[in-house]
Amino acid sequence: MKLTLTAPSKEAALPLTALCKLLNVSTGSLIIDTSSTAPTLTSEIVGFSGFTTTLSVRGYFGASKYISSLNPTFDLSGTEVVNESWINSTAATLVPVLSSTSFDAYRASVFTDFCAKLDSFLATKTYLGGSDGSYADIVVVSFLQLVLKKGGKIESENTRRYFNTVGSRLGFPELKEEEKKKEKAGEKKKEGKKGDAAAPPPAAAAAAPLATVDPSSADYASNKLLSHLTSLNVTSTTHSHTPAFTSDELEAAAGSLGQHTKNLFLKDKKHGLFLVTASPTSDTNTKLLAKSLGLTGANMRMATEELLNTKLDVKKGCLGPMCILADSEKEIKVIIDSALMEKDVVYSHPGRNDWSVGMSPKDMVKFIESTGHEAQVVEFGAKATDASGPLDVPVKKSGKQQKKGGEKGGEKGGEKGGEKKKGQSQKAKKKEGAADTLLAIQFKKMESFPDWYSDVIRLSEMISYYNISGCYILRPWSYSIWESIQDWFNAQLKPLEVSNSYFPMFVSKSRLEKEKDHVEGFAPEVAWVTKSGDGDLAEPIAIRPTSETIMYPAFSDWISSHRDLPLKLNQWSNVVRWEFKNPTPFLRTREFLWQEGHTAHATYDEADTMVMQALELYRGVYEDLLAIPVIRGFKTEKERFAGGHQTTTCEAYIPASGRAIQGATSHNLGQNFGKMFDITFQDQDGKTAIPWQTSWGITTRTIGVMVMVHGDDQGLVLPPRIAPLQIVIVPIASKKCGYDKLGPYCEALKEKFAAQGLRVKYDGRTIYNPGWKFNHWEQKGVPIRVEVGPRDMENNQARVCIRHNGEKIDKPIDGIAEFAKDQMEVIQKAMFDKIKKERDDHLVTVTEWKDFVPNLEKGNLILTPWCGPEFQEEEEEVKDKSKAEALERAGQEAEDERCSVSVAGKTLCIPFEQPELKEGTKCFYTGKVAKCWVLWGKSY
Ligand code: 86X
Repeated sequence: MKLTLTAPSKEAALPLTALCKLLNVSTGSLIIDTSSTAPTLTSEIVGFSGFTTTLSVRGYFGASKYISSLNPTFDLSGTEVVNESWINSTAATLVPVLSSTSFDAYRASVFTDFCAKLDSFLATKTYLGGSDGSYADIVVVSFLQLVLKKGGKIESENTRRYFNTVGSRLGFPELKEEEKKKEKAGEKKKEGKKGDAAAPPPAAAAAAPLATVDPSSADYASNKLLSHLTSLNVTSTTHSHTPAFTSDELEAAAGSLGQHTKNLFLKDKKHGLFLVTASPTSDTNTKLLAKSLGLTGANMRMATEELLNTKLDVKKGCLGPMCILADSEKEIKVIIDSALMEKDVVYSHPGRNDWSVGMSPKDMVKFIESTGHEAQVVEFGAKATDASGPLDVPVKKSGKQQKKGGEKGGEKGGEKGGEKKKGQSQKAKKKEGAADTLLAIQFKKMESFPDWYSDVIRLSEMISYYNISGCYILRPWSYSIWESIQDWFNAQLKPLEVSNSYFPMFVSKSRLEKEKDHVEGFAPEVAWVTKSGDGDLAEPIAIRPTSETIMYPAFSDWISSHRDLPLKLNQWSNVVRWEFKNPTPFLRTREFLWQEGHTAHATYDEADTMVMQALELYRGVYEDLLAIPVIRGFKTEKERFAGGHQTTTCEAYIPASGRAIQGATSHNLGQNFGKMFDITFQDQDGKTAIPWQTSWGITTRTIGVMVMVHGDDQGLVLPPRIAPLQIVIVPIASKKCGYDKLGPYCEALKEKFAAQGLRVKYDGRTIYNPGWKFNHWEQKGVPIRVEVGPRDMENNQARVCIRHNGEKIDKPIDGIAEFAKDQMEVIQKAMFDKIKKERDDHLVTVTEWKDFVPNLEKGNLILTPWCGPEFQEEEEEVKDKSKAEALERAGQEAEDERCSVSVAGKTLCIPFEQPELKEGTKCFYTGKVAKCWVLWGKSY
């Protein structure tokens, strides 16, 4: 739901208003997204004093983003990834602190920890992001201000300086140094030793904060352990990170959080089952444990994976103390390491090893007791050496047992786990790698689609933001997809005898405005160059929004005889359209890349053939390259290109938003432009005639549609045909079998794939661990990952992991490349089929108005009988009425015009494939005799 808020007239000490001032924009209406499930802030922080509405952090974030987009001189683009993680981490840390009425010692310690983290980050930086501040700075400092008001104290030097720097721009009162220094001098000494336990280790403090899981998200809510925790009313924070199977991986993924746990599920024939939660640095020797517990004749062993699954309802690698909730029989005894009890916050997995939940050890015990178990606290003592074994497979086994376990598990996890100790140097390296670990996608596609999209395109390294609104950097990962489309398209143009050429990007005013219909309505979007250096140009020059007016004067020069026809040109270029609606990378940008084809023919039929050939190419780009089904058809009079005669289109559907999107168009221009630009030719009879023209274009929007259609919660999913990389080989090194041994094996494997013409890379980097690489290449959507571990090498095999469906297949090296080659087509087809089915499941037929809006709301594409393509006013009425009805049903007053998408139903096309229209069928809206079926939908 979107809420339109009007900024108050009072401008004193209101951060957002101050921000408006700072940005030199008027405090008009701002859009705050209240649909967000992110932690909430009260209106107090945002400064809309007249409102009692609770605003989301993201809403606040969105508003500041929006304002900054109006004034690019205030550079709030900066390093987005860092920014957003700071915002989320801040919200997750401080919202629980703020939501309680008391500001007790625990909350003070959380705040101190947070400030320490900030402090070390700010040791070398003035802002969290950007050279002049960032969204994160606004939000974080606003939070600090709120905590200060509650009684919190900023004792860290850098944080205080930072608070004053940013705060002064937001209208916050200055935080005085003297007081703080005095307090510090006095208190620090006293608290020195005691305080150390609470403060995170310096290394952890320096690391970037981890993403937090929103407690109101569906994922969180569906987690049984966390919802039980919520019901207990304890303060906790859940962070997401790369999945961790071993202590090393955990250290790399979540080490920055602070005190984590290792968890063992043990079985003793005589004494039964034990769930042990200990500090990773404690010695969990089972003999000593049995002794401490006073068990006689004990022989504790690691419980089997099956027991883990059935008794604790948890997968290997995901165990945590909260899993005890599953033991309704109360047959498992719970043991807690006394070392944990001294900590302020202890982290453990809530049944999944890509999440860690932090709470006080007391609350951990409270949780255990609430399940009807007693938590027995036992002293373990520190471990002699640094073992980095698997997380819930902690018991050292004899050679025999180890093999057994390995066979039983039959999994890569077991293998990794089997490798106990890692050398210091390797550990250090991993940490180094972890420091620049890519963040996980923080949003779920189906919960928070726009945020998900933004995360995916940036974390996959497709897009970087730029400091001019509506303009984005296409990084190699996306540009190379564009190149694939270009290569394919150029090859198709050859047999059609369309030649590439290039025309200037500038157009004079007189030429641009020559064809009135063409420019009408578009004029506000035209960008002009008015100056060179300091001086004004004699005549402003436009930057091409499209090239009809640039190319056709040349057509007029070149065409004089029927022998000059057909003239078929194509151009790959950038164009500029200065949009004012919300920009969306790839979908709606102020500058974009495209191909524009422009042809002139002696006959109407020839032109018509060309239009259909172009449309067929567009179908090919979407369906054959991008694995996205499209519906081809004619645009109605209302929707067609006004400068031409008829427009045909390819329409795609994006299931996640329930919206259609125009994929590409081709126009039969008739003789309109010929007349305006004086293009004539002598026909075979010597008579002067005007040629029949076409124009057609497809843009980098294709890439955005592809991301939206195929991406998933892990990131991008690329169809093999356009994937810049089709296969990535990831070695899983161990102590005995390192990169030196795996390297040559993987290189040879790479050659096999390359020989099949596959685009393959061997990721032999030693600074990143396998988990990091899995995440990285998954986010980038590489269709196949090939894992090679020591056992694979032994068995002359490799593990093939398919990105789009998560399947894992062990394959002998012999024939693996042929298999992969085949898989590329299998995957391509499966991806297309999946989306086709989803699209078709959302295709409905409606014959009465009453069913129209309800189906729009369901995100359906709606086929209706229609009075005819020429009924423009009626079409407009349907649009307006459906919007009004949809808004009313949603209980909203108006929709923001700047918003890029509307709830209105629009005609998409009159599909070429028309179902039978029985005689006497009435138009679903006007009741007139229907002439055709029209496709409607919400659209981008
Ligand atoms: C319409 C028509 C056509 C060649 C295509 O759709 C494919 C490739 N061109 C493009 N169109 C405009 O004519 C236009 C004109 C101006 Cl002045 C403008 F600022 C924006 C425009 N947008 C679209």
